[in-house]
Amino acid sequence: APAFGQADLTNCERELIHLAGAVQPHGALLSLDAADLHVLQVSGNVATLLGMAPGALLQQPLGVLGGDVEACITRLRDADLREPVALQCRIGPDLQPFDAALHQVPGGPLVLELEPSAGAHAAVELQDLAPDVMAATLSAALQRFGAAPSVGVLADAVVEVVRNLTGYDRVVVYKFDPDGHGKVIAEARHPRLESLLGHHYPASDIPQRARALYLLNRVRMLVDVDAVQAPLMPALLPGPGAPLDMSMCQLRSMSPIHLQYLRNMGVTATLTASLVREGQLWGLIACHHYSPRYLRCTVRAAADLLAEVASTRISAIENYAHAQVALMVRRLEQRLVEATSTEGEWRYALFRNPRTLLQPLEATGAALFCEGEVLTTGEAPSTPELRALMAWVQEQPVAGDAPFACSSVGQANPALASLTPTASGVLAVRLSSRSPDWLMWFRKEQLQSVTWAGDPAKPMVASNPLELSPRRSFAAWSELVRGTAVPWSTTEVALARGIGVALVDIIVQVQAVRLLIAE
Ligand code: BLA
Repeated sequence: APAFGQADLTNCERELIHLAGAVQPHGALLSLDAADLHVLQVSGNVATLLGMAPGALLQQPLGVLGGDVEACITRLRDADLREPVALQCRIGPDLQPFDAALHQVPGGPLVLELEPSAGAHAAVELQDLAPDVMAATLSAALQRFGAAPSVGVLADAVVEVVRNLTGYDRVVVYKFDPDGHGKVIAEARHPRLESLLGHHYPASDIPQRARALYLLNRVRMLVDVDAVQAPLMPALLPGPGAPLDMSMCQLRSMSPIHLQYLRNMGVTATLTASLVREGQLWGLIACHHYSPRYLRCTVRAAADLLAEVASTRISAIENYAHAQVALMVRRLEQRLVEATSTEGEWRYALFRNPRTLLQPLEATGAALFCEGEVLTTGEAPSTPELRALMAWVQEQPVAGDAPFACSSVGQANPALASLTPTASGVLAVRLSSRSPDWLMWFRKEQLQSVTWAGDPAKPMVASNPLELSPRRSFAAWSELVRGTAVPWSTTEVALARGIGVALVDIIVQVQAVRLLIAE
């Protein structure tokens, strides 16, 4: 894997971003021996921020910093330090106040990060809030999040609240699909900025390694994309001779490829918070500013709390939605049973109300193949196309009675390319082992329903980081998903199977009744 800063666009997926070996210059970092607190490593900016040169600190007891820093840390001896613990301390003969954070690398050194408290950031816009304002803002926000009935309403509340709290020029909620591609689903922005709402970006814009890191370290702040980074000295920790694992560091320098991306889009400062659902990265709250911007640790902690509460609310809303869908399917089954007993015909009952058939699976169309007949609803291919599709689906191997699911029919079988607009995606359940009876749901190509950034007919795919931009990302995403539908989730496949099983039951009953009548 490429070392930090050595990645290019061919291998950036594997860049070792947690071994950045440098901090952003608005704070100083000290690695400390966990046993006796002597200084193992310092960032190159300690002279500027702490008033002591690296040589005067390295290999010295922490006490040489003066003030109460050593006492503060000793007090945390028994604390859980896997995640950074915030503390206030004073340093030097004039007792300068610092916002500090302490954590321990598992099996490794303690890491002390020090940021001068308010007032030391002359060149940078600073966001700080009085405790009573903060408390009022947070409690209003928590109430609002808790009352949000849908992910859309919640995301709109999140961007508004976070923008008010942090003052960034733009705040978006970015949601990942099952393939890891992202979409901007909510936005609050300075009125002069162009909107990014509805834009899509490819999964490759945020490497897997970064996503894994963002599950551990939930809030990242970049103060100034052009600031000169302060390298750790020495580069390798004495003893193990290994670079410091900076996964949990708040001051970690960000990947140069990502910084170039931000510069290309004119962004100077960012704050990003993870939205996590059931241990997976569901999305991000991403803030952009067009000049350097620094949030005090208290404001960052508030953003962390808001992201946490939003994450919890997302889980609740999505779990509820899943339960509703299961309920809809049960109602559909009931209606079919009723229709069969009163009218003797389940097929028309199934297609009478398209919403009940399409909505649970977020399908754009459906077709039933039964006893040589084809019934359709929603947007569906023509009957000859459907017969060709059925012949192909019939040949596809599936395990047992599992449904057949495909999100790119035209790519899987170029002879079916004409189906792409209406049925890029197909989810099919077999209704009989003896005759070719099938129920199929369709999804149209996802490009048919996107908001475009720029001219979609002019794809631009960069090979050079200097050309990275959201515009390029959007084009790259559209190339990737051309001819595909939004993939069917495992929940949807399971639902389709449930509906199929219910239908087979009903069909068997109807046949039994027919046989009885015939006798
Ligand atoms: C990280 N890329 C990121 C992050 C975002 C994006 C949101 C997370 C940053 C953070 O948490 O602080 C992508 N940002 C976007 C997009 C928009 C945006 C799409 O504002 C649109 C408006 N990036 C690339 C490519 C590579 C790449 C092609 O575009 C490499 C193949 C790398 N992105 C990359 C890396 C990181 C990243 C290495 C990690 C940065 C870090 O945490 O050090």
